[in-house]
Amino acid sequence: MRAALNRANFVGGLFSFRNIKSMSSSSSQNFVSRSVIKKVFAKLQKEGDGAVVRRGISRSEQKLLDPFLMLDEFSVSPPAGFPDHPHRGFETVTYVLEGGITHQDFKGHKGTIYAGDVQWMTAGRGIIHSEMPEEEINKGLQLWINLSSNEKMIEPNYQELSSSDIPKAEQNGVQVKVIAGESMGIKSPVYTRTPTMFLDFTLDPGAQFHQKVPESWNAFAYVLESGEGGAVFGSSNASPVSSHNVVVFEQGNDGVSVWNKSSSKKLRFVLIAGEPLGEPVVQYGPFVMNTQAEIDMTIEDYHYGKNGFEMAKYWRSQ
Ligand code: FJE
Ligand code: FE
Repeated sequence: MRAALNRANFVGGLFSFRNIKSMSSSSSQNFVSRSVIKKVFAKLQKEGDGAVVRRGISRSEQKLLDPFLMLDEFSVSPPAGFPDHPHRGFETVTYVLEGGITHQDFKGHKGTIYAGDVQWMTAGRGIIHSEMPEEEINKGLQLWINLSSNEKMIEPNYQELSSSDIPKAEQNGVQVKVIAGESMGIKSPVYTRTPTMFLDFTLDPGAQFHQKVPESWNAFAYVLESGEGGAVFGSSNASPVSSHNVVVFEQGNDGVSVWNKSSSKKLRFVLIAGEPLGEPVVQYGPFVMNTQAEIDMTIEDYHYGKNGFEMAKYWRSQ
């Protein structure tokens, strides 16, 4: 937390920067946008059983994007999928874009989420589950959000929202689905233990928008669809970003400005931001704790079926 605060103070301290940075306007108000500090192309990689994901955020971005641990854009067809595997110490957010994903866990929780639906799963002290595709083509995003040290061992919890539960708004050629947080004056019903904003934006050709983001939060965008040269972030003369790229924003300023410079195609991207935890992160695959000793304990708990993994020995998905 200390590093994050210092960084925010540092940016805030350079108050004269506000005057020379590019301004964007929205509803007759002026905003100063964060600039892009890093761009990451989400490369294809194998995960689960025969599944291929585009990993946009991985270990190399974890420091810059605390509290976020991973972002995968998945596209999976049966018989591939993500069979029985555990999680501890964080939350997974699954947002289906096409098709469906069926989830089963070791406590009997089961269900299928389809295009537009969200499953916000708090793994806490332990979940073992399978996540398998339902249709021929199944696409979406899975985001991993870290939990603070005092919430890593809480009871697992699910928040499931069908597409119709997700608040939507539109103004000046900009549509937003508010998966977490607030935009255009509307709020998501999701409770975020680690304060998080998760917005799905679609901009008509030529549209522009500014989204406010708290100064100390880390923020990034992931481009899902864009026309050639369409997706411009931070400053109206910045270089455009292609699909399947993560853009990481600096901290500070009022938020994030975006322009769809394409004259024919819509721009779709997600904007995700969160309050940094400022804690050490030790990750061993699907276990994320603060220290190596806690990881060793987790491997032992999983192996012997203790401290939340009691059903590990008996349960298999159907
Ligand atoms: C995982 C084994 C796994 N990206 N995107 C090991 F199966 C997984 C895993 C996933 C996943 C699931 C969905 Cl639905 C979408 C994903 C990885 O389940 F993360 C690890 N480490
Ligand atoms: Fe999982």
